[in-house]
Amino acid sequence: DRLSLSFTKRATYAKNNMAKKLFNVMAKKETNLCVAADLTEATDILNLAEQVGPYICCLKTHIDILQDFHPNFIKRLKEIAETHEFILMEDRKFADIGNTVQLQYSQGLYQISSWASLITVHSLFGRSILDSIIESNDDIGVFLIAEVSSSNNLIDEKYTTETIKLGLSYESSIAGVVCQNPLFRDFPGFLQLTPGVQLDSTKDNLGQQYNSPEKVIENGADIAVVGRGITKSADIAGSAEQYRRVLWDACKRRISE
Ligand code: 5FU
Repeated sequence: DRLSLSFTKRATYAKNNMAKKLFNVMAKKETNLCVAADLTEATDILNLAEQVGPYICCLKTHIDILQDFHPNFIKRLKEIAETHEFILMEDRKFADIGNTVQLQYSQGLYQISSWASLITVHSLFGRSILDSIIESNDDIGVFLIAEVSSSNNLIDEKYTTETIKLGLSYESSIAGVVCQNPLFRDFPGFLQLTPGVQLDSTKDNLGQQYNSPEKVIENGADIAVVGRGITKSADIAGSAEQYRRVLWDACKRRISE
């Protein structure tokens, strides 16, 4: 069962290079925390990254919400990621035919393939979406979306099961799965990324549903995504440190080897 294994051990099971890297960063920095940098100004994201940097394994962006995107922003973000040893994930949730996804992934204003080490992809379009991404860049870690945190979403059990199967047939490119439950306990090389995490709230007013850090770790999360729980806090660094500690303490309790 992956839940009882240390991240150092799980790194040795990972077939994807970015997953290996992520496991090792998590073990070294003792953190399961990914911050969702959902801010619309470049300087705000850079400030956030500097403040939360010491406490996170991963920074997750929605690059298309920036009002003032410039390639220099990416350059600076990569420097901060290097200094604090965290990994950049673009939560683009690709979902289209292979040709369009290739263009969205590597062309346009954001040139995602040139800087994001990790990306999220919907399994909806099947194998061709993964083939198209790998053809553009084979040094990528993909997180496949098997479940979402939004209330009344349309994903059913079959979709979730088939998503895991799809992931297992692309082991060298898949870093893990975005989900809410421990769906792949037998595959220690994959990471479970779980969004919808907050200490002070159970939902927002647009369908988001939150669980506590302890609860998501209990539900199999290896990495918990926290956005507004940290970004809206008066003390960003203090809050990131608190989430890191609560998550890591909960995680230590489930690891036995
Ligand atoms: F795949 C998913 C999902 O199921 N739920 C999510 O909330 C992704 N997310 C992302 O996590 C979402 O797009 C936000 O970037 C982040 C959660 O932010 P919050 O402020 O903690 O609600």
